[in-house]
Amino acid sequence: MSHHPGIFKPLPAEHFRHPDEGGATNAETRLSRLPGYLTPNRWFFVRSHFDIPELDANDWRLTLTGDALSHEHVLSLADLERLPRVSVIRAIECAGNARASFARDFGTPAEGAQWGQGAVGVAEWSGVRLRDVLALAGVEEGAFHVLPEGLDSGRFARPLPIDKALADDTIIALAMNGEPLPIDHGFPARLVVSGWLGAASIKWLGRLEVSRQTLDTYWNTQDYTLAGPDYPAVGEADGIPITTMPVMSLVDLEDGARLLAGNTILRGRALSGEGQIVAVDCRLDDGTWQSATLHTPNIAGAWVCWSLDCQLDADRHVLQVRARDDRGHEQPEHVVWNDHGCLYNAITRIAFHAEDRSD
Ligand SMILES: Nc1nc2c(c(=O)[nH]1)N[C@H]1C(S)=C(S)[C@@H](COP(=O)(O)O)O[C@H]1N2
Ligand SMILES: [Mo]
Repeated sequence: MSHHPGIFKPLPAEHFRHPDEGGATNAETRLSRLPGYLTPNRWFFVRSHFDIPELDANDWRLTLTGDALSHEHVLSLADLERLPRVSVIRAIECAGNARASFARDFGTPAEGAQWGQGAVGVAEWSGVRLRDVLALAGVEEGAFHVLPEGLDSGRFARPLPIDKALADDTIIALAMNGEPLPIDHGFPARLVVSGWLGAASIKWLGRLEVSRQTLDTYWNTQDYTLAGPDYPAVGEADGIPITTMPVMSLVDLEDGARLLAGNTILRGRALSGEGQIVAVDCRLDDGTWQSATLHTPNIAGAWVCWSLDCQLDADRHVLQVRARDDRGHEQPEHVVWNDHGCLYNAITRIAFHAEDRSD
């Protein structure tokens, strides 16, 4: 196995932004350039903490181990392919998505990559249930944590409670949108943990430990936590370990975009962790809040596309967007600061210009 320092796929500027100076392993999708519901593999955002491992599908093995399994077990890709096949359409969203908004709202950037809204995508993931894989090694009564670990050089790993690990839609994906998993997205096998922060969906999966004890790592105790003056430390963790993603709306417009004045359709997407979006409300400048139209499909754990017909004067405008989910959660007016800059989900505010054709 060798490790590659950067992203493999081409990253045309038309479709990607880089949230950090020289960050060779991070790239965010320009949502305004997405044509449909699913994010095509070639435009799906990439977030990797270490060099990307080049794995050979024939040599690849998945090791199941731990004190809550009846025996250790090692699987090849062919072993996985013998299990029942499942497909789910789900979002993967980085907990740091929209982190750059902390700098805008608080005047100080939160630590970490300064993502705009594009560290999120929706794909059809096909593979096998994690539950079916773990069953091959006999999960015992009293199992508490499952720790999936990546084969990248830093062995990226973050624990899941046993209930989430055994859920219907927690899968080991072998394919993405009908193609073999691209190397940047975890070839040959990655976890997809529906509704949880992207960091739970371990790429280049190589090992699963199942234990009666907690299996905490750096990635759920010192990062991907809600930490800071307004959050308590929890046990070993510097704050509250993040699990599900909150309700959030995205606009298919970049801040500062220039549009034509007149009748226009503004578009975007909205999502809410494991939940489903039931309403998206928009407000243009000082106008009243209006309901946007929600389009099908509207899949829980993925996103819904919305649109709003509006009449734009030639001027500078501010669009505000607020989504609500089926559990009654709504984007708040403001978020509380957290040091790692995670889970920004205040009402989305985008400034743009409308111009007459002759300008
Ligand atoms: N092995 C491994 N898995 C990983 C990561 C990583 O650095 N190494 N990054 C995680 C994070 S923080 C996110 S947001 C998602 C991003 O998935 P993508 O690159 O396929 O979009 O992968 C997760 N899985
Ligand atoms: Mo992430």
